[in-house]
Amino acid sequence: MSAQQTLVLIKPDGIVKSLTGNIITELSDTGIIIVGAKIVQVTRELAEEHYHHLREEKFFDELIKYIMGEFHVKRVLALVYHGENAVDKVRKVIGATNPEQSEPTSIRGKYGRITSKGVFENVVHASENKKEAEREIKLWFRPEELANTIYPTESKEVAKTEFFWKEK
Ligand code: DAT
Ligand code: MG
Repeated sequence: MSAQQTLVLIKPDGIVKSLTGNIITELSDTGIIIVGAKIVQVTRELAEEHYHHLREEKFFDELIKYIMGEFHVKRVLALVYHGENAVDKVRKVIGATNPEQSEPTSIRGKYGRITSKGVFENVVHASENKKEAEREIKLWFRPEELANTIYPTESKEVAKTEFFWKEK
């Protein structure tokens, strides 16, 4: 089987609980590698697009606030992992969606909680399947931000404003 890529987000609760190191260590034990990494301040637009499949759910508004960092800190760490069977390997390490039902030794089982408002604060996101992984990676990253890509790319001429460090 050829290598897969998958999107992992260390969510705002994972950031404030200082779990970044633990999570990266557990994921590196699976033998897959990081090919993209950045801190993102999640906009409403990005949050709603990421979770578009849940827009009819009663917990949607709270979920959007949670991933935007309104309950913790306004940033997430976005990672792209690459390797054989990467999607399922990561899902297994992070555990089930509901932190009360996830395997106790999984990341969500160890560190997740359900708030009194019913939000699953489950510390980390990972793509559910290959199709979602492709959609999510393309939503969160541009091709040049990845050390290697498994999806075809193309170049286009664009006019744009770039920022530089100001010279003294
Ligand atoms: P996963 O994150 O395991 O892929 P999902 O895509 O179904 O799960 O849902 C995305 C997030 O929404 C999930 O991480 C936490 C929240 N969520 C899902 N189901 C929920 C529920 N029944 N009550 C509260 N939050 C929920
Ligand atoms: Mg999901």
